Amino acid sequence: MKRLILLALSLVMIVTMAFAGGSTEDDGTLTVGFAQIKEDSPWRTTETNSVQQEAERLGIELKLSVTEQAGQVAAIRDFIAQGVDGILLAPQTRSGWDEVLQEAKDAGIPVVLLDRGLDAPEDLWVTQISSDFIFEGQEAGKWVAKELDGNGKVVELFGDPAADPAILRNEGFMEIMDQYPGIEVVESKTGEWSQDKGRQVVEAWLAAGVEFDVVYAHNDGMALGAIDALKAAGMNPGTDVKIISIDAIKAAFEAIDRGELNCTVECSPMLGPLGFESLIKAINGEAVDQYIITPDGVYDQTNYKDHPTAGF
Ligand code: GYE
Repeated sequence: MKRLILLALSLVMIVTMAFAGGSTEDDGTLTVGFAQIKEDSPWRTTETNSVQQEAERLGIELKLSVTEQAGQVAAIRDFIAQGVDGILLAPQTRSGWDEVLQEAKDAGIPVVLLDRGLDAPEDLWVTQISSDFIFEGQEAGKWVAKELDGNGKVVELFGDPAADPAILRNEGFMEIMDQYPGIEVVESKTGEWSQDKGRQVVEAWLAAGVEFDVVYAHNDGMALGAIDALKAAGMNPGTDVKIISIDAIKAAFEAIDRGELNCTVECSPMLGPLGFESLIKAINGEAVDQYIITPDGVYDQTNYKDHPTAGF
């Protein structure tokens, strides 16, 4: 009897130790890798903060990587090797993802796309959480058509030409422009999403004698660069030349307040909460919609004070 009790006790101890041992390796804390894009834009920093804050709130261990596309692929491979529970990916460009996403799938690690789309088959990623970029381009186009009363010249500061939001913001905008034969898009060039590059492009147009009534920039950063260039040339941005952009960052609201920016179409970077909600569902084997679209408003001098946070 004594021996039996001893045996039972040691069995209990072995089982307890096994569980305790297991818990140091896997205490239920989720580990998530976030492959973020390295980019000179306050919008992106705000998005990174949103993801970090939500990870902290949920007690998730976050592995953050901030690189350009090739580095993003390497980061995902690294996350897979480390055995993360899930991956958040903001894909810099549309193409080049099939192989690495297949590797994540083979490893049973769900991937949620944050803020941009890509070209890989839908079964390789869980969901895309982003704005509707065609809608944003259309809203910008409608604002320009109204402002110009159907007649005038526009220059377009393009984002990265290989990036999903830039391609679609151009597409939506041109759809509306096509309805107004009196409006001409006289130049379209990339400012690489950056304030400094945007400034350089507009400076070059001005130096070449290009004339325009409106600058349409695919993000606020490039619009702020356009404002810098126009001011340096002795012009009054917001008055001599109208400026419209996309994102609704805080600096854009300040520029609207100064009368230098005319309009910004919202594009929320606060994607952390939705990102983790979707990823956790996927990790638990629950279904998630393939596309989750966040709603956007349009803010100009008439209503910018209505924005709940005065920009992101
Ligand atoms: O509008 C821009 C950033 O992918 C929606 O990327 C995002 C865009 C955003 O560089 O500022």
